[in-house]
This record gives sequence, structure tokens and C-alpha cells, in this order.
Amino acid sequence: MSAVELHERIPNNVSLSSDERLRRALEEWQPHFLDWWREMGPDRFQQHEVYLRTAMSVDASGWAHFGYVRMPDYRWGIFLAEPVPDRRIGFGNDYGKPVWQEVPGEHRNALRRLIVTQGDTEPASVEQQRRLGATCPSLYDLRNLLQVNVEEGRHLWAMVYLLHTYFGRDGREEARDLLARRSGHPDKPRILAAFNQPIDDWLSFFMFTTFTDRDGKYQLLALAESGFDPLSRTCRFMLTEEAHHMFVGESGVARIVERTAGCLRAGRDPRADGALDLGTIQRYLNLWYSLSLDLFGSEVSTNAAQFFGAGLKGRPKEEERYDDHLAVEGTYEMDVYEEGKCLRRAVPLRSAMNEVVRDGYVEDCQKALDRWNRRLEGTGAALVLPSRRFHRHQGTFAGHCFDPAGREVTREAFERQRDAWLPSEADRAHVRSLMTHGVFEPGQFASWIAPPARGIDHQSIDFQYVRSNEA
Ligand code: BYC
Repeated sequence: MSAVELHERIPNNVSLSSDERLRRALEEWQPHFLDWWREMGPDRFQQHEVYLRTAMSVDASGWAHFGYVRMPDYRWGIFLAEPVPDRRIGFGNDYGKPVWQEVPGEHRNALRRLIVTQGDTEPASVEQQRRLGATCPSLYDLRNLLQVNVEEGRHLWAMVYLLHTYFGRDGREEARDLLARRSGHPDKPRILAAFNQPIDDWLSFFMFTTFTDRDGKYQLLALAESGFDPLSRTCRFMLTEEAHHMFVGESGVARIVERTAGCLRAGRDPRADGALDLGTIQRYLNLWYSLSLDLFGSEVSTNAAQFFGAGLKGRPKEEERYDDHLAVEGTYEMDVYEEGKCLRRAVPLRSAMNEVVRDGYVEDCQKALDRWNRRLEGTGAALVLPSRRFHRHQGTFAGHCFDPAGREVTREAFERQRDAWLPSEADRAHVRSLMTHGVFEPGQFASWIAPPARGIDHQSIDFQYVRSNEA
């Protein structure tokens, strides 16, 4: 294992200093990244000192270092998890053969596409969230937002490293394009639909980091299984950072719910108390959960079958959870929309891989909801996950309308009920009215969110997590 080169212009543990061409190519990309960061990264706080964690090594313990950093000085670097000795391909047609250290020619296009799609989501999310700082509910939350943002920047570096190292000129072009597309832009949008949606309030941010970052976790787990070892090692390290993003989302919604529950228990109207009502929370949940379900692709997918067969993208925890790693013969039961109705049918397993991964995700989301609902005990109210058929734009249910319980409805009925099921203009206006300004006093919190149980890195809740550099 090569040592961590922390003091290089690009911190890394991939021996960049011994590969002159690659180092130069990445150093050429770096100023473009910084330009993009200045233009599209977090608005307003670039000169502030932020109490951030920075990756310093890839050891399971103690890889993170906390300290004040101005975001443009953040040490974005290239970190791969330790190689697993004698690692073998864990699934698909090449099952049991040694993993690849170079890109096999026949899989080049498919791998490039997977890496570009993954890479595209990282800067997209930074773009989506760029204006949130100004309306933060506390310094603690502002710091968490900015932490998530710098780490998404690092995840972009991770994918750009793979593109530059293994895909030659095409890879360098793709790396440039990753900085050229823009979330929500009519002519040069980001690749996946959820990453073109605006995130302009904190309820959306916490729902996004709960549900969309959780898709990230599942996709990274699937790519961590890849027979292309550099991709696997890159994703394994990214997963260590992803956990904090989901914590930010899930604990953020939990704190909102706690505040709402407090009002309900006291017999007060949350809205009148400057908190969020449960209906609005449910509608935002419905939106971000359904958008995130789309990110798993079609239920029946030849792409997914090809990725699995080729050994490029497996199932999360392939070795621990499954016995049959070839998946040539089995079938998978799922709901599909065929012959004008929903029916359950057995789909050849390889073609069902997107649904297999989505099923794990749905189960995981339900656990997050159960934790939120514990905060609502005694109020008689609860949040629910809508049916996976509801409000879908990819896959078998796209183009058909379902209510949140999963019953098919006409388009007219859906449109009539839309404001009861998805955030309405009035909801958005209400949410915005609660979030007109930021709360920048240490230890103070906006009226619509409870304080967290504890601070970051053993610091107190009223710690100055972000400070202007004159302070
Ligand atoms: N939007 O067989 P299909 C994260 C396209 S999040 C738009 O259904 P496939 C993060 C698809 O590209 C994780 N287009 O799907 C989170 C294909 O296009 P072509 C990101 C979509 O290919 C928060 C066509 O529909 N990582 O890390 O099996 C913050 C039919 O394809 C969508 C990855 O996604 C959509 N939702 O699966 C920051 C992993 N869905 O070929 C970061 C890499 C499908 O007809 N990507 N399409 O032009 C993949 O594994 C696959 O591309 C997908 C789609 C799972 C996304």
C-alpha cells in the first residue's frame, strides 16, 4: 500500500508523485475545479472558517481530522481504500477470476458510463444546495451543509481520478464535461433527473440527504463490488464519508419532527408556533422519496443485466448476502405494469438487479421512517412511505398515475389531488416564510427545528462551527 501523500498539491494515496503524466493532467484539471467551486459552490461562505473534517488517511480508525478551514483551501484529494489481497471478481460471467487493475477493452464504454453517471451527481448536488447557507437554522447546521458540500466535491475528484487514469483522452474530456453541465440548466442539465430539481429550502435539503444520499449509499455499495478494482476501492472509501451525509439528513428531519411533535402534544397548531405541520413534511417526503426511487433505473433492465454479467456492478454485499453469484438461472418476483394493469411476475434475475437493489433501499428507508415516528409517539400521528408506484418517472410505472397507497388513479384524479400528495405552492411559500433568514448566533436554533442531541466532534452545541475570518 502506498503511503498517504498529504503535502502534495493534490493529497493522495495513489503515488501520484511517481506518475508524472497523470499528476500533470490532474493538476491541469484542478484550477478548473476551483473555478467551478467558486462559481457554483456554496454561496456567501467561501471566506469563512468552517470547522470541517478532512480525510488524512484511509485507516478505518482516525482517518478524519477536524479543524477550521476556508473552503477553497480544503484539501480535496484522492483516496482509495486499502486493496484486498488476492481479490477475485465476486459475480457475473467472470466470477472467481482475479479482479482487473486495468479497464478490459470490452467493458470500457459501460464502465465509463457508470463512472460518469456517478461523478455527475456529485457536483450536481453542490449546485442544487448552493444557496442554502443564507437561511441556515443554526451554525451547527450550516457547518453540516458545508461539510457535505466539500465532500461531494471530493467524490467528484474520486471519479475524475478514475477517468484521467484509466480512460485516456475520452476520460479527460468527460472530466471537463463534469464541470460544464449544470443542475437544472435547460441546455446542459445534469444526467439524472433528481439532480436537476431545486433544493432551495432546508426541508428539501434534509429530505434529499435522507433519501437521495441513501440512493448514493446503495449505488456505491453496488459499485464497490465491481471487478474493476480501482472503482471498488474508490467507492469503498467514499462510503465512509457518505454515512455522515445520511446522518445529516435523517437527524435533520428527526429534529424537525421532534419540534412538530412537541406542538402536537401541547395541543398547539405547529404552523401557529413557527414549526412545520406534519402534512407539509409528508408531502416533501413523498416528493424526495419518489424522485430517489427513480434513481435505481428500470425494474426490468437490460443495462443492469449487462453490468452484472460483465462483473461491473454487483448487488450490495454480494458475498455475504447471496449464494448464487452467477444469477443466470434464478428469477425475481416483482410488481410490473403490463397489459394495462399492475401484476406480480417473476423476472429473470439478471434483468431484475435494479429492483433487487431498490428493495434493499426501500427497507432501509422504512427504518429511517420508524425512527422518525418514534419521535411522534403520543401524538396519534405518523409519517408513511408512499407506495413505490407513486409519482414515478422511470421504469414500469412511469406514465401511469397512482395514489400514495399505490392504487391506480386517472391522470385527472391525480392532478386534482396533487396538492394533497406533493408539495403545493402554498406549502413552499409557508416553508420559505419560516426560512427567510439564517440563524448565526452560536447555540441558537430556528423555531422550526429542535437542537441536536450533541455537537460535532465532541464539541458543544453552542460551539462556533463557522466563523468569519476577522473573528
Ligand atoms: N434519470 O435500464 P435503465 C449519489 C436512464 S446518487 C434520468 O432504466 P440503468 C449522490 C438510463 O441512464 C448515486 N435518466 O437504467 C447522492 C438509461 O439511459 P440510456 C449515483 C435515467 O441504466 C446525493 C435509460 O434511462 N450513482 O451518489 O440500469 C448527493 C434506461 O436505463 C434515470 C449511480 O447512479 C433517472 N433517474 O440504471 C451526491 C451509479 N434512470 O442508456 C451524490 C451509476 C435511468 O437509454 N449509474 N435513466 O441513454 C447507474 O448504475 C445507472 O446509470 C442507473 C440507471 C442506476 C442510474
